[in-house]
Amino acid sequence: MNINEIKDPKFLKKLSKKELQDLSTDIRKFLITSISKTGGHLSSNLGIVELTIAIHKVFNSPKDKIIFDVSHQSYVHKILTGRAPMFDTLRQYKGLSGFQKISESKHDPYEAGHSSTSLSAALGLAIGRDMNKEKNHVIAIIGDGSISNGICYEALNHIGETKTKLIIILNDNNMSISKNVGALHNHLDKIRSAKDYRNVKTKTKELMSHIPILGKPLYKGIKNLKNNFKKIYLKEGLIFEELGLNYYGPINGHDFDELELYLNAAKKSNAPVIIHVITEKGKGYPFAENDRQGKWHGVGPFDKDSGTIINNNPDKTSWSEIVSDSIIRLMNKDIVAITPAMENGSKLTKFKQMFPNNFIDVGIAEEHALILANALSLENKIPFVSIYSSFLQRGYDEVLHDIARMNSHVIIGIDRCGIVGADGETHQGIFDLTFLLPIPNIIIASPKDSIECTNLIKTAINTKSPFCIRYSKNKIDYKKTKPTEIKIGTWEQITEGSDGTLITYGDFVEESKEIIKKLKKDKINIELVNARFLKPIDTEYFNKIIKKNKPIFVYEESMKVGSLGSYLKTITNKNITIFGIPDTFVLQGKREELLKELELDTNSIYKKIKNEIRKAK
Ligand SMILES: Cc1ncc(C[n+]2csc(CCOP(=O)(O)OP(=O)(O)O)c2C)c(N)n1
Repeated sequence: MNINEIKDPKFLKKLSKKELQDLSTDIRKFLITSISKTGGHLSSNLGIVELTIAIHKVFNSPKDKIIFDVSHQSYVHKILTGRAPMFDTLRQYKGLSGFQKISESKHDPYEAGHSSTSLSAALGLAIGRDMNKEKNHVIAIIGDGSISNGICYEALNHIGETKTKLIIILNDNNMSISKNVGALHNHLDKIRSAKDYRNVKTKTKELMSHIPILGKPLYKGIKNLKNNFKKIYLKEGLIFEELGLNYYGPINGHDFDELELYLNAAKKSNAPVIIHVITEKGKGYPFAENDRQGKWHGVGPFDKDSGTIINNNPDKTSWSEIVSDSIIRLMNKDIVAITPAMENGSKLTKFKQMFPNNFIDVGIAEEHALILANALSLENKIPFVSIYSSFLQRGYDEVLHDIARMNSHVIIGIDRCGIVGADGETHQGIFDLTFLLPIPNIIIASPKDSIECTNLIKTAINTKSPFCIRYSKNKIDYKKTKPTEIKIGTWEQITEGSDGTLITYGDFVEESKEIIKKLKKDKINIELVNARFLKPIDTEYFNKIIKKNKPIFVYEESMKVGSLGSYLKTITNKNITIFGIPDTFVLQGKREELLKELELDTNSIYKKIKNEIRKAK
């Protein structure tokens, strides 16, 4: 069928099983072709095709509210709700979002991007529904990776007590981005691989042939089947039942008969239900099916026939790679690398292979990762927590209350700082400086290049304080020299200049050289400063800059409020011009496009500095 012609999911109600299967094949082809051009979350969406179709067949969106956790796997939902024609703009500037968006469709009742919010959101929508005396269903679809996060236990704890009617669909593909971890995962694994799962499937088929498709007998039949499964095959209790939910499953998430049967039964239940659905991540695209690293979870454009991911910048290296390689170069027996489920994105696989006993993947558990690191440091270990800037938002209190307050020797590698591009507003790394700068004891550094990065990591290893090293998603040249420590709180002059000073850090140091060159052609000489330490700052150097009595500019890929510039303003009454991100959420797009929109591209900064200097002269 022509996927682009789908307007809304109503058409699914009339489709036969064969037609549903054909539709799944067509949607998979569409996803592979489309994502190969734009990039996007491929594997998770390929795995959830039948499940999403079945949900839309059984329920009535938008009256029934369907929430996808993280919502990186909501592409099939987007297709079924009439958004296929926009897929060539997926994750691009002003294009279709890669996540659910309330403004995009009446079929998107909630928004996310960060994981594990769907159960709390579903309960909120369900309690609100009951207060409004409405009758709609609320369905949350959550992956086995995301359900391991602490927020979900807060929500389950509450759901189990209120017994509010809602449906949780646990999409268990045995994978987070890479292989899932943890005791809950092991519990699900046991259920999934119970040798009798096949037996349950046969029984499901049997059940279907004996009972009418709707009504009480169906619900009863399922309950019996579930109880039998539990009694006979599992020695311990099912965790969700112990928490007060009705558990159905495990069921085959690629089989329409099973899916419809259990979804219809859940519809009949007046209590909270969790349906455990087994799916295969990457299904239908062999390269993604066989991926255990998470390479095909979120992917850039690729050649769909050969499975070759296009690398536009083969000579450059990602900051994540440089950081993890530097840790390997500087490795000692006490260093412990910790990741909250981002082994692949943080480029820690090589470290894990080389030092398996010094590597910990805690799953999607940012808060836990940070407290764990803090306690490890109390045992004289040197934890290195690699965490994306936007996910560090989850760990704020742990950085403040635990790590900084106890002044512990924890190194936090803050990855994906600045504009991250296609993931958009939930993932922009533009807030960390604002929330970290006021915290006492903490050292915050942003290297300008790979050599400075390795040197800062060496400094961090040898400094018994909380030490944050910030770096972006960009790729740069990887140069190696013998690592040497950098004196804490020192800045570096990059160019001399008597007409004014431009203070910047991170990738903007290199990019600002172009601004300085252009200004020079206009006979404006600006001193360029690499403020590699954002805290503590180089007070001596900054005082010299103040004494020059010339315009001072601070150029940052960070929120203006709480930026380095605003911090500097608190210690001088001199006029400082801050070029930073205004009070707005930055949407999706390429970094260059977004910097231009924010007037933070080098050309805009060049023009602004030129104007200011001319005014000052
Ligand atoms: C708070 C937070 N941490 C990390 C991530 C990065 N992330 C996005 S999807 C994902 C894995 C989700 O796994 P699962 O829930 O099993 O879904 P699947 O993709 O396997 O369907 C992770 C770690 C995130 N979005 N939010």
